[in-house]
Amino acid sequence: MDEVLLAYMRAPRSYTGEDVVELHCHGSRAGLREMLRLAVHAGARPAERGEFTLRAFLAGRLDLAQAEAVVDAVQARTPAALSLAVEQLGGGLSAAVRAVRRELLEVLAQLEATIDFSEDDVPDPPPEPLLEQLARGRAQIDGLLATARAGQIMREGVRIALVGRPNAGKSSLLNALLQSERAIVTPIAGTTRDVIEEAIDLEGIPAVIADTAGISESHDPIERLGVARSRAAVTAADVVALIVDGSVPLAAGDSALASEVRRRSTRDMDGGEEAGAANGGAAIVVLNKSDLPLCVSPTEAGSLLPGAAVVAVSALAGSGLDDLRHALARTALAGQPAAHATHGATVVASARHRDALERARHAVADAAAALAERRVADVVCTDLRVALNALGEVTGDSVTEALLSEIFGRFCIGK
Ligand SMILES: Nc1nc2c(ncn2[C@@H]2O[C@H](COP(=O)(O)OP(=O)(O)OP(=O)(O)O)[C@@H](O)[C@H]2O)c(=O)[nH]1
Ligand SMILES: [Mg+2]
Repeated sequence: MDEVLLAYMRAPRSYTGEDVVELHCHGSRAGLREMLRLAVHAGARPAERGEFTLRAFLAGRLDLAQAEAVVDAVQARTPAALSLAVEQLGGGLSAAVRAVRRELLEVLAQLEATIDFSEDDVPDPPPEPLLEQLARGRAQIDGLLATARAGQIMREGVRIALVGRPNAGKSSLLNALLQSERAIVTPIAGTTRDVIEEAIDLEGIPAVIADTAGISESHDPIERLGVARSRAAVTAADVVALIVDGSVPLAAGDSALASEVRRRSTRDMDGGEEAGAANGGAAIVVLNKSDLPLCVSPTEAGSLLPGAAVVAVSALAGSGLDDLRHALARTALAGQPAAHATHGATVVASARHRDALERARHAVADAAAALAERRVADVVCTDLRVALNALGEVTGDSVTEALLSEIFGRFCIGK
């Protein structure tokens, strides 16, 4: 039916650690379907989602953090996100977590020795060296957690909404950033009626940028629907860019819109992380049309959103765009160093890992407090086991069946 390439990889030197045969065919739909039919007829069955990587994990070829990095590598949207995934695939994160585990295991072993031999009157090990070791472990966990915010942004990306009054130049700015005529631009106010979303690489951060309908009190039913969508985009965005037309004086509409954006920031802070946006209400002001004589000063524009960065650009001339990209990236990261700036460093990029590390940090703190108060060794050991288990969830040294099927269920078939 086809001429194919056949690769035979013998156990244990294959991805899964088992005997593996791969057939590479020409890739037409008809050919693939026929090949699958013949394979199934000969006794094969289709793989489950993530089954190959699950088998590799069960065979000890990869640990859990490495296995998860396979999906991240497949789904990476920017070179920087890919290099984070590849670093994790190489075992960087796992090695860092195992180093902490070793510290804690040593403390646990020493404390358990005192429990086992307590009847023989073995004196308690002096707590100071043990406390120091726990402090070291905790500092290592803190070091990892410090990378988590930026890591998650690099992995999951951010949503950016361009909002502003009609004709401020939002669509022109989207086109300038994409370097393509994606959105319709006209001198007529109310050109954009629907939200237009496109992916861009923002200094390594995978971002989705949304051009929205200009917000105004319109009587046109279509425009009103567009405005409702613009407001929804503001709510969903991690970063809002308020676009101001600098060639005309500020109008009531600019301040009304600014206060909507500000309301969103206070609401997000109240709601904490659950409010959706990864970065509570971050926003910048973009002073557009700076190729024309400006009627609005940067200070005046900045007073719309106190504390926000102000960038002067010209969507038409293409000036200030690097500054704009930089301001958006910095605002998205909220002062965190970009994960890829610390090249080759270990970065915590998934919420699952961050959650496990936070639980480990709490348990280590509890253990240290109990030890400092010279509580019975049993109490300290219990806290340490909680910490070890949490760390083991990252590497897969301690995981439940349910967690495994949840993680591998996110894979695509054939990975
Ligand atoms: N001189 C100058 N004109 C600009 C600039 N940016 C946009 N314009 C013009 O301003 C007008 C409106 O631009 P759009 O990009 O359609 O504005 P918009 O904010 O998307 O407008 P709506 O979709 O109606 O809300 C067009 O005539 C653009 O050519 C700029 O930087 N300088
Ligand atoms: Mg538009």
